[in-house]
Amino acid sequence: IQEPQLQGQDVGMQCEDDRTGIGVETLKRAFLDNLFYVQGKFPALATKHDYYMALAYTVRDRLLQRWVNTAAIYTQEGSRTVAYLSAEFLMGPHLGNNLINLGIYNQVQQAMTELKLDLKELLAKEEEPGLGNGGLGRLAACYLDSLASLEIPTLGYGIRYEFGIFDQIIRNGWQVEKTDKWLRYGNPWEIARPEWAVSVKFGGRTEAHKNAQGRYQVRWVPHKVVLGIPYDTPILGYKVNTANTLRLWKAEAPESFDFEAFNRGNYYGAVDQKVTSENLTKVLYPNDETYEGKQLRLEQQYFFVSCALQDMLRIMLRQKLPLEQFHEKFAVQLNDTHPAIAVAELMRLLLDEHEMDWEPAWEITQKTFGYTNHTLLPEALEKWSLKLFSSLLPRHLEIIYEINWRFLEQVRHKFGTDEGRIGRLSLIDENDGKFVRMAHLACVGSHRINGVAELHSELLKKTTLLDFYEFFPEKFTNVTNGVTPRRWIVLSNPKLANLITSCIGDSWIKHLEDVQQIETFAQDPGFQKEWQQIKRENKVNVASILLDRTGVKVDPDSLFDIQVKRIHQYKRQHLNILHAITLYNQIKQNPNLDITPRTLIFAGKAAPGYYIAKLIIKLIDSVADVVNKDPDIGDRLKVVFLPDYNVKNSQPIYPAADLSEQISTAGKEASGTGNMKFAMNGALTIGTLDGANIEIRNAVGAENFFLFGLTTEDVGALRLTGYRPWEYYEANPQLKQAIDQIASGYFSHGDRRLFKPLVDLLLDKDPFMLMADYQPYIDCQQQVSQTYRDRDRWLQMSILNTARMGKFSSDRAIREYCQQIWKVKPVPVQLAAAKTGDG
Ligand code: NBG
Repeated sequence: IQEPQLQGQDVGMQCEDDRTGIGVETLKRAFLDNLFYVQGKFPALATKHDYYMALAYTVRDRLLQRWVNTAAIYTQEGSRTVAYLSAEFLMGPHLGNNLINLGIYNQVQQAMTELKLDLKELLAKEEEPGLGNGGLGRLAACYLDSLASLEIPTLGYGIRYEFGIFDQIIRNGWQVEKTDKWLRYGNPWEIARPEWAVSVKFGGRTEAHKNAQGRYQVRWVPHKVVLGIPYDTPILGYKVNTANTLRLWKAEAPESFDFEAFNRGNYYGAVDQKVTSENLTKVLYPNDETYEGKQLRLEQQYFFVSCALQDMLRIMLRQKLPLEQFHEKFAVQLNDTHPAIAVAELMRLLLDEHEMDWEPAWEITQKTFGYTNHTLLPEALEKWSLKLFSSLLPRHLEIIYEINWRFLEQVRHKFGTDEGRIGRLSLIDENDGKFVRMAHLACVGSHRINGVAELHSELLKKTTLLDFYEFFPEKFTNVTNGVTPRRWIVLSNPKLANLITSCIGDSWIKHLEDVQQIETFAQDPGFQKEWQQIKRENKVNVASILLDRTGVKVDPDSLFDIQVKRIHQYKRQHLNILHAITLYNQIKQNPNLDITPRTLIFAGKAAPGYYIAKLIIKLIDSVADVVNKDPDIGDRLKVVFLPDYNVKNSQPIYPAADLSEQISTAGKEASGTGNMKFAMNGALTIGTLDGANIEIRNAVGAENFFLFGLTTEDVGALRLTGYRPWEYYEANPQLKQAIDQIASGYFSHGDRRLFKPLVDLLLDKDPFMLMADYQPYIDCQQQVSQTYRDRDRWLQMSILNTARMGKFSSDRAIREYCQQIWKVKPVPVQLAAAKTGDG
């Protein structure tokens, strides 16, 4: 790190190095240079995409110096490192974020302007790296940002899917999925590291053999071997020199493994093997919160976990650390159960490949892992049939049996032979066929287990993981989710960020608690006016996006009422649509009704196999079609479904919201993170007492939050006493009218069959209790409309929401993980003559 070539940073503006300098002239020169030497283009021939690439490389050059230095310091110090294992990382576009974190946004904007280019247009050219489904993957991305900003040595480990989450188009109201070819034009943010490739085994059998000391060891003789190639992306912290690594693995066919011998003269056979190997990391499974017992998915999970653990062992050996210190070198977090096989894989590596004894290996393993649970939904609990599991991972099954046997012995020791309890705790589910329970493996193999909001963590202890809580209560803790204010305020809402900074300085970007200081301005008319003006400009922006992408014209002065998230029954987009229909009917019945004009905006993807979710999209589109075209309604109500919700498309949305819809059935949404992004940007929430909504309401004050609906206890009690949804329908004329319209084909050109499955579900089982929550929701929405008319009051509430959201920064969440779970400390990175910009 003391080497001279790493010191090429701009020193006192005298000698700006083209790879590190951040002056406008240097940036322009470096940019044109990259256009020529990397893209092989000159301005007259260059496309917008070429310009984007040239800019991306210009920015990457500026990251590299920090990245290399960071790696050098971590290696030199042998720093304790967080390894965040996640099947999903929903990073969103890198360019804008890197400009913010480097502190060179303004300089780059100016450089582009001077070159007659529009930075916004170039930013728009970046393909979304959509390597995740929703909240879980995006949380991982926010956490990487915070870990780097807090200077915590971190490796993010995941899968380099060739196709990320599908692109959504809406055709005739129905969702149609298109493959996401995000790598088509190259990815300037990654660097392949084939020199660190590892082999991953699958299938086959195990056998005993004697080692050099004459001791019996188990050897795994696989059926196939796949190569894992790491691709690294730098993750720069905000205005620090730390650049951590996101290491994603791509599967390839090994050249060796008897390739030649097996396939001599069989060229097609050889190519075949290449094709099947590469299938492994082809595509992200598009299910959010439902597991699908597909073999390829288990292969993906094992593949990236094995790559990650082998990589960690390689790092230890390179740093000459004894393997007995594995848990001291690495704190490994399991992001849900997707990587839970890591527990068995680390055991296998230590036992079979490094010939350690069971007891020390198990102690290391338990001390290494932490497990975060992200959902209570039963359909999300991963379990793999023994048949599939043993055919793919025969050695791991043996190890899991051994873990289970030892664990259940301890259970018997503590609780006696309570067969019911033992059956419930066992790593093997034997209720209906035999399955390996991944959550159980994660619980037994970790020293900490956490939920993602206070309510969720409590419910885990009381329900899903009750037996584990009773057995090892000391493992359980909570870390409420958070989101990064860099992407979700500074980058997404620059005008608001500037206003805040002009009043209280910019410390809030690193310490979001400081944003509290704007409370003093909550009633200041000048500040309120600016606040309102910014919200309006953000709404005008979204109005133009909506017009452009859907053809629907909306009024920026109407109340923007927004629900954006995956489409799921428990999230109840259909409750929201019942409100839309109710408003529509009220206006139709009283054409002169003076109501608060509203624009209802929806966006989100449905899992391709989730029929009811797709039908909900169709319903939203159908209602929109009728409402938007009705001349009686005019600008008083508009309903819009914005297609292809992803990180990139979401960034303008949060800043434009007046009202944030967080209306899940109580007890179902583990935390939510969109709820945080909205409130930080000054939207008021209408929500149930669910997930982090509860903590948001406590933080912003009950008087600044629109609460409605059943509580978790109410839901449980109602279920017990017998829930009869049709009674609500029959007793409530407004509700009855809305449901009858859907059923009668009012929104579907007379087609009565179309929405029948949805209507039947609501009237018969209504598993998410829309019928019970309907009237309280409508009444609460009425209050929202009333409050919105009182401009000063609304503005004050909006300002107080932003001011009091400090707790929900992912920096706070990461500090809690560091203290409670990982026991890691910052390792600052110095650059000789280093300097960050201040744009
Ligand atoms: C989701 C929850 C959300 C939560 C995110 C991040 C899964 C399995 N769970 O409520 O539904 O905010 O995880 O923790 O995707």
